[in-house]
Amino acid sequence: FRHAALRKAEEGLVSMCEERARMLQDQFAVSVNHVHALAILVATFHYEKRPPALDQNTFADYTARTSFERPLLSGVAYAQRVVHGDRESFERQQGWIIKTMKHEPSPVQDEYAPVVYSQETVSYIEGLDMMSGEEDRENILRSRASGKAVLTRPFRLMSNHLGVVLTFPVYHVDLSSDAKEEDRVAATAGYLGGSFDVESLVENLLRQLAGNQELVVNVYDVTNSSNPLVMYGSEVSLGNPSPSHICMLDFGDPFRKHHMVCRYRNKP
Ligand code: WA2
Repeated sequence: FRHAALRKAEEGLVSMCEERARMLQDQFAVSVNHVHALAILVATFHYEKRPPALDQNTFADYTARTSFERPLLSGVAYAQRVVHGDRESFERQQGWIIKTMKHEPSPVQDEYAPVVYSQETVSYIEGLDMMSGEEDRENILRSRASGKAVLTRPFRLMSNHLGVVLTFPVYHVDLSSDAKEEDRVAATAGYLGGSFDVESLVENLLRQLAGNQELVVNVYDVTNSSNPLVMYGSEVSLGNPSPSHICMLDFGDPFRKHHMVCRYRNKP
């Protein structure tokens, strides 16, 4: 009897964990796809039309009305690449000065990535140089060099929730898929990105599933396998841990590795 009950509990753990991992990965993937489409929207209407056929009001309206397409993102924004030589004319034209993510006037830098369009849910990043934050800066540099979507490691977003940032590069010209890194950097117009508010939005997602009460779910960034970083959930105490099941997760950035760990709240 005991063996049969244990095996049943184990099977339940495996299937509930796989269900959650699949759901999270799918909702992540559709959100990434929609941000990709927004990057193309900016390229099409801001850069391929003279004068640009996009402004903050249009961007805010469109992103609010399509937010259902990005279930795990708390907001999206477009940061424009501004090299130092263009800073003065950029600020004069915008009517505001570039600030750091600590809300101070930006010191002199080689280049900046001030947010010019934002979804209203993240309007607090408007005008901020996203290169002034370590995680955002690394994302910006990695995305424009590769031409692909990239993710940060988990960190405290400006909302104060634990999450990750997704970044797509936007280029002035159509680049071939095998374009050289230096050509990509030279052609960079800006960065379309969004914040995955993992802490609150994944909580919402999991709460809707049967078995939520009995299960403890953690998601880790295991890019550096000897230093796993918590992306979702609280660190479980190591004293006599109950059996766990691990599911691999693919969030679409080959540079990063993630997995989900599930266990029963009370030992079965
Ligand atoms: N967006 C929202 N909250 C944040 C954040 C962010 N980055 N960084 C820290 N808290 C416009 O990659 C370009 C969005 C950055 C994109």
